[in-house]
Amino acid sequence: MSLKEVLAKKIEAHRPRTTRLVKEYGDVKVGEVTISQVIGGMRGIKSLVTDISYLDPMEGIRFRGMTIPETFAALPKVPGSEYPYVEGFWWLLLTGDVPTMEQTLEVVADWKARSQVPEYVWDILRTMPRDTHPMTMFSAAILAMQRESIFAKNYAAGKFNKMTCWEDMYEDCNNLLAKLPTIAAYIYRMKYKGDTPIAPNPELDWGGNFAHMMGIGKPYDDVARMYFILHSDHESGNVSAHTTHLVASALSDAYYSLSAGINGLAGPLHGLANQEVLAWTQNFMQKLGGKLPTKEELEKALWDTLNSGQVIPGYGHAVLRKTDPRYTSQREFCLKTPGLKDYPLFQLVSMIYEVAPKVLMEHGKAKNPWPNVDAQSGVIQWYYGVTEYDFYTVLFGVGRALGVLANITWDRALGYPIERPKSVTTDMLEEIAGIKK
Ligand code: CMX
Repeated sequence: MSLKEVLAKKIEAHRPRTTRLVKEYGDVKVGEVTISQVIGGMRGIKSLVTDISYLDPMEGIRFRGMTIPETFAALPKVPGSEYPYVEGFWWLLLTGDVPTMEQTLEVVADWKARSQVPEYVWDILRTMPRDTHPMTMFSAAILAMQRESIFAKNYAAGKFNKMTCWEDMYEDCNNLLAKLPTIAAYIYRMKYKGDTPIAPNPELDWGGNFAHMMGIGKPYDDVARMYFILHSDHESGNVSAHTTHLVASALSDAYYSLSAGINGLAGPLHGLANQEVLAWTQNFMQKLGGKLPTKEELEKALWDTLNSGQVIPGYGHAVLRKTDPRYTSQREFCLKTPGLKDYPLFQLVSMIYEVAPKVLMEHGKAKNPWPNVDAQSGVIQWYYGVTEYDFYTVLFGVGRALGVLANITWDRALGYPIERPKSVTTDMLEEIAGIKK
């Protein structure tokens, strides 16, 4: 059976569970909402459902029930590589099953067939001022392709059917995903490498092809596979996932929805933090004339950042309450890679890991003083020559697309309605609090 056929069976089996919960148990309470949650960004309110991934505050992310090491171990690997095919990971995210090598290769072939980027995308990118942020270019390219949406075409033609519309979403999501590495690498080579885009190699898998189009040799292909899988999904409440879901809930197609999610990822409190981590560490090392700091110097620099009212980028998390396993996974990659292990920037990042949690605990504000994914990812990119750190969030975006697009495919399959939370006024909150009649 093809991925689409397997997915159709999974959807058919899942639908009665959702229907039953709504019809028979719809009034059962899931939790209560406090005033600080209403004012405080809805932190911790259980109001979204997804089966693609789950984020435990202490354990970190599980993709379809599997930890990061379990995921890497279970999925079919690219021959000669240590990391799995991203295409197999897509199968896992959509179906919850670990695919066989044959099934994985079927997705590899399918994405190749869908990978041709329309010429007008290059025209649009080339018309934009070259100093436009690469995330703006990436989002614009995705949005520009909205005219390709099969979902939107069929909807406009009056062919919308609630039971089968997920199939159009599935097609749009696969069409989009197949093109993202080419678009991202094109932006990189156009903007930073003297306008020298590299054509895709039809022999390569999705991650391997990205490394090829970036113009970076082995093991950057494995870095790409690892990076995209690690950044894919972090359950539904984060800004990029929630935005994509919210926009899709209006029956906007995958292009509108992903572009919106990418715009959310571009914020400094979300995906842009990995750029900020590198900017912070580089500035700091430059001030020290390229030397590694002492722990005292580092501690002072962290306090200076906090005392100037800024956050320590790459530290803290809205849900996690321990070191992000995505940080640990990338740290392990550094530790096992000769050259990277002794790389001064990695040593500084490791020193920050020793010092920053203590400083943040003393500072007493951040609920989580431990590093998140962004604290570690930039150093690997830098080591392999991707030193243009405003590009890092685009890399995050390519990976994040896997998770959010799997989610909106299921959103359509399960017929989740348009999102519409209720708002209240400050007067009303004061009344609820009993401080105003
Ligand atoms: N440095 C300094 N202060 C921090 C901090 C940090 N790294 N993390 C949190 N705080 C502060 C908050 O700004 C907040 O201060 P105020 O009360 O003055 O507003 C206070 O601690 C409480 O915040 P929190 O409940 O611990 O954290 P939030 O859920 O509000 O925010 C996050 C989470 C990630 C935005 C925040 O920790 C942060 O800004 N971190 C730095 C940026 C970063 O690394 N972002 C990437 C997150 C990963 C991803 O993209 O998914």
